[in-house]
Amino acid sequence: MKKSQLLLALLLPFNSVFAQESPVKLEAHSFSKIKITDSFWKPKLEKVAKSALPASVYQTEVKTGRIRNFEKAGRKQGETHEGIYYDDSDVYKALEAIAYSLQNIPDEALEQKADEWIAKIASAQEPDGYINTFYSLMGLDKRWQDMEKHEDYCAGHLMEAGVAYYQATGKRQLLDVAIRMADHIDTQFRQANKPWVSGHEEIELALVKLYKVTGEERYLQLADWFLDQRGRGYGKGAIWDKPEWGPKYAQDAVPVKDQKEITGHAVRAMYLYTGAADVAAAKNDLGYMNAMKTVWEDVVYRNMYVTGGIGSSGSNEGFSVDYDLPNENAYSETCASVGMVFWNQRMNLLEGQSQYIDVLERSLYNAALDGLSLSGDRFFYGNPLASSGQHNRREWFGTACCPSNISRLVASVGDYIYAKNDSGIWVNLFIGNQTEFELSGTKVPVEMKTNYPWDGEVLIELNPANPTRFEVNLRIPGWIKGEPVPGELYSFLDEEPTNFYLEVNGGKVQSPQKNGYLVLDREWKKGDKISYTLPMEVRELQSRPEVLANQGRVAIQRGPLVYCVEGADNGGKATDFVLASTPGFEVKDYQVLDEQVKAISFNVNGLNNQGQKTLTAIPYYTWANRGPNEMQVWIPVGQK
Ligand code: FUB
Ligand code: ZN
Repeated sequence: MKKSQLLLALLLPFNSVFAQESPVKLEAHSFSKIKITDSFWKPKLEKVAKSALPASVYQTEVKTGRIRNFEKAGRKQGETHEGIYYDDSDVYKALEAIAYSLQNIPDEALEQKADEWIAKIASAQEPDGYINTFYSLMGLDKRWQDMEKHEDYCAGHLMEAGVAYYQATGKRQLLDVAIRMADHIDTQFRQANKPWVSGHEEIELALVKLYKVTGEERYLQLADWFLDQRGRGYGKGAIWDKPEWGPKYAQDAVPVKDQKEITGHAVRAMYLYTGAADVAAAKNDLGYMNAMKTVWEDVVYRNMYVTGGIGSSGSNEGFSVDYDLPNENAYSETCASVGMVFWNQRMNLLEGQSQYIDVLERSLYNAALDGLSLSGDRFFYGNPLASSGQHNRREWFGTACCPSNISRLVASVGDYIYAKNDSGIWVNLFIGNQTEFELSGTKVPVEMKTNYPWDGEVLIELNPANPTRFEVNLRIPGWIKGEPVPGELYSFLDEEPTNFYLEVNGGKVQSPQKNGYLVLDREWKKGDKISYTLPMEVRELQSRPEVLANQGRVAIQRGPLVYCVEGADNGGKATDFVLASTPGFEVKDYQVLDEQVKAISFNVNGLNNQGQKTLTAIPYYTWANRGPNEMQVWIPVGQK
């Protein structure tokens, strides 16, 4: 939309956007009820199905011994384990991703492969329900001794996969394996009153899923029990023995309900808080929520990259000190960004505040999506914000947590579009899709059409079976306000807020705002159309001066996308320039391999009297698809 049109837009007071009103409890609207139809995400779902998952199958069963470990454990012939002690988790996560993908794109051969794996997994389960190929093959007498050895982490991924595969196919063999392992753990620990601190959180959120699908309250109690074990001095094993790590590494220094700061391993932390939010929602336990709000602020206000990535330090795969956000050495693991999406969704469901979706969207479209190549079969583990050409996407990793994590996220991206409760629906992400809600007993088919994130036009058509009153809450993205993210870590240079344009059935409407959403509360009837236009302007961001790596630099954002300069578009170089005092940003249609994008051209002054030239910036998630390259997100501005 042009500026002149924007002037016509509904100018509502922006302070009301920030008003934090009473919490609204929401439910997710499952991707399994949603058909993604747009030209941004639909091809990505296809790439996951056709490239990422086949790559994962090949790596899991042919190139590495992950499936062989299950075969060996099933045979019980005294064979040895191949690989790392947490490798079982990659098989489960791949199965979970397959389960999601089968719902988007049915694939008989893939389903058959999954069934074959599941039979092998089932054969590896011990008679008492325990399942972990590392200990089955290396000595069951050593199991459950070192809390860091990921036995409960692998069990958590098994539960998630079992639930997902059952929901996708109706087949329960994997779910039953997961249930037996959950029962084994419950008997061994909670019921026996034997302390156990999970060295890598994951089981908590998985148990809540198991509870929801089985209706078995015990699993919810067990999730809560795992949360409650932390911070009481029970932790024992490799993490706790390493002086540079200690309990903070595993979020075990303080009981969860008393935690105030983010510490340690980023993925572990994200899974922990996701699980805590799930338990908080299921048990109406405000204790977790209150603690997490402070921890969330610590992440977002002081420890998050502009890409939404977290965990800057490679040595602990996690957090270091506030504002320590190096660009070239950023760890910013793909799994941690996937975890940010999980956690922020749960926070939004608990509170109904749009600020959590602002963070979710930033992590999803930038740091997380960067983990998947445009071809779908190459992956990033870390997601740096600058490169001298030493970073390259890889086919696989020794520790292969990231590929199937990004695959399961993309395949289930529909989960994050909407939320709902009895009063209506919440539109959180702008992704073209068709779905159906049931509101006040009426079926309400909904269709969203958009070319987001390339432009900001969003059309929503509602077709309730009968005229029905309910709310449609439209998220007002943080990036159209003068504040790109909650807190002040990043701010727009030009703080002038832009505005949206809203029509219902062709007529401009004025609607109140609540918790960062526009509330359209009315009786809806068949064929009603909402037209919502978000201004997609190129905006420069700066970070707080405490972030030393970004001093004297700006980043470029358009809509939810953060941009970068890559050598491949700029004669092989992405360094040795400063932004011109009049950058003259222009948006142009552009292609990075087969990805149609909007690129941004702008003027820079070359260093060492090289004169002015025009560079092209591309969306950050598309970089490093054309070989190793120089790249920068934070662009030096030089002396003004
Ligand atoms: O420990 C399992 C996974 O491996 C973690 O989540 C990742 O950070 C990587 O360390
Ligand atoms: Zn990972």
